[in-house]
Amino acid sequence: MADAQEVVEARVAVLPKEHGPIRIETVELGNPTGHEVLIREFATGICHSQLHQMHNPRFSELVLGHEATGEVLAVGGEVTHVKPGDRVVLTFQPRDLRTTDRMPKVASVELNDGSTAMSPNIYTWSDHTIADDQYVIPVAPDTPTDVTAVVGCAVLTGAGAVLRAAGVKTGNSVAVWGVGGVGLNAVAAARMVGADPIIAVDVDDMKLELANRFGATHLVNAMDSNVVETVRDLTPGAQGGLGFRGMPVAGVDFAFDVVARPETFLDAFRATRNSRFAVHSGGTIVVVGVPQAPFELPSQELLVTERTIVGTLGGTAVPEEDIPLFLSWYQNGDLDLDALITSRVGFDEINEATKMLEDGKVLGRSIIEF
Ligand code: COD
Ligand code: ZN
Repeated sequence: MADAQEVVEARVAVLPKEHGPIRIETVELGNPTGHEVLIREFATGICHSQLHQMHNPRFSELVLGHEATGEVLAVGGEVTHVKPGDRVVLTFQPRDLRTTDRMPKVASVELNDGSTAMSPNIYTWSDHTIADDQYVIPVAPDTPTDVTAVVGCAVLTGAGAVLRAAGVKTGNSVAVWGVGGVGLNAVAAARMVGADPIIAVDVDDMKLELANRFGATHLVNAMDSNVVETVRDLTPGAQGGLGFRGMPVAGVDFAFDVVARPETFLDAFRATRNSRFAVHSGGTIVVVGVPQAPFELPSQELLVTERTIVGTLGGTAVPEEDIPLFLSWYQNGDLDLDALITSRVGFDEINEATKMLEDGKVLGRSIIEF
């Protein structure tokens, strides 16, 4: 445990401002002040949205990573919900802004050349970090230190989308586009609430097999079938139900687009149930991935099918409530985080690990262990 005067040396992954590999720099982290929490990390996850950050233009050097498990070393004077020695999960989603007006601080790290590397929320690709207390969730002292590193993003975003953003209920039909680190957790949450069927859509048969283990009832490879027809065939509406212009009612109640490319959005949109006048509305498309290009929206279809399009950031989760819930799923054997973690790397392999994710070679989620 650091005492109040100690300076902690941290190894931090830094993404240069210009294109180039990530480098690991050793920096000094001062004492946490105000709402800051100093944390020693056990493990952190590697999320696809970091690849987006690596490809997009940036205005400063960046510090990356937004899910981890760690131990509190020291806290600033305003921190009341955790103390040194506590085991914690780090997330990028504020733990509960419904109960405070204080916005969490942007994270920054002073680098050795005098420049500042930034993150809009937290940075966890580092063996130590300083985070705003809004991103720090206390967990039980015996919480495993490795696989729980992905609860702060992969689980929160995927399962949150199903529970919070969509509010899927027992018996609802669900399809998930993209069953990677995030999508698998959408599948698992859909199973937890009793959705049926749960259709996994991906371009990789091995990922589909894994989705089956997480609760998918049907597996659709988008490369070798007409996804829209396949999903609609699997989810016919009630006998004889016809919608506008005699179009048979069919399609899922909820389609989760965890890829968010124009083509996946369009497929998810069209595979969602069409409405039947005032008898029932159309289904809901939930955009979970961050679109890297604008979608084309068939606006007339939107109108006549009476579908709903919902966006969600981080599953619209409330980490303070949802992280304990998701950890309880893990502890009860309902969420197989051990199967979700399909690769473990050391910190110095960070560039190789991001390349593996880019190349589609990570089946579930990879973690860095410190
Ligand atoms: N059709 C179906 N599946 C596809 C297609 C396609 N055309 N292309 C790729 N896929 C599959 C891949 O085979 C893979 O299984 C999956 O999509 C993507 O999985 P991962 O593991 O590479 O990616 P994730 O799960 O880590 O992240 C996916 C997101 C889309 C959520 C992420 O990239 C993103 O956009 N995140 C931002 C959203 C958000 O809320 N961010 C907050 C923190 S992530
Ligand atoms: Zn993420």
